[in-house]
Amino acid sequence: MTNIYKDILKAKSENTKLLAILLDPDKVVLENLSILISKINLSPASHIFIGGSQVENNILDELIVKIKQNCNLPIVLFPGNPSQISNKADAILFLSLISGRNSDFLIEHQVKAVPILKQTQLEIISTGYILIESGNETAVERVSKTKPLDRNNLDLALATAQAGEMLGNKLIYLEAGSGAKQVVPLEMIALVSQNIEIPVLVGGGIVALQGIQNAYHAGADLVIIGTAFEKNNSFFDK
Ligand code: 1GP
Repeated sequence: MTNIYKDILKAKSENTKLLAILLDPDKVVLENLSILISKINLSPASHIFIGGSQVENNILDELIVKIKQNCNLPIVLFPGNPSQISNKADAILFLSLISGRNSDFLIEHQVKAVPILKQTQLEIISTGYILIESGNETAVERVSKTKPLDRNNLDLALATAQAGEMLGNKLIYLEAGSGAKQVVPLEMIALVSQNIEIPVLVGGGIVALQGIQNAYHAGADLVIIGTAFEKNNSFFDK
């Protein structure tokens, strides 16, 4: 069993900021994988997250095995549903979409995932997943059929994050959604991170290095970059 969560807590206690590159197995071209991995190895990434909306398990296994041959970063599953579990990864964000009121994404998928997870050695990291309104309908909103939280209602975002913490989640993930037009408001990141003890992850719509810094300065402990790196593997070269 890995110690990925312990390492995230340690980084937080030392104020070391973390960065995850999110790979969608459906969009990774296996023939280009060696270039992709070399770019990841040159980047400041501390973690690789793997997930997507329509991922088949056999692609997942193959992709993870190939990444692990040439990259030592911890690989964390970021699944959209219980079919996206691979015991080749190191850990899984065991997500509950606590901004929504769709019981499938609050508990049903999690119940279905347990028999599969029990067959693996994956480190399970329970995560309160909070979708924030971002100016466009994102895949999370469409697939989960839930409404994101009003981006101007900071009190509700905070209470949701605090409820997630009180329920025993180990992380809070503030998500604008992949390809979001607007990122999670910095005041929201600040308010949440100052009022909960557990680490705060922030992602969705960040397209510039400055956006990563802004999220860190606001209080994010780990930032997730998906689309920007997917579109341009040289994103971190600067
Ligand atoms: C999506 O937060 C992640 O779940 C990353 O979003 O693809 O917009 O970087 P982007």
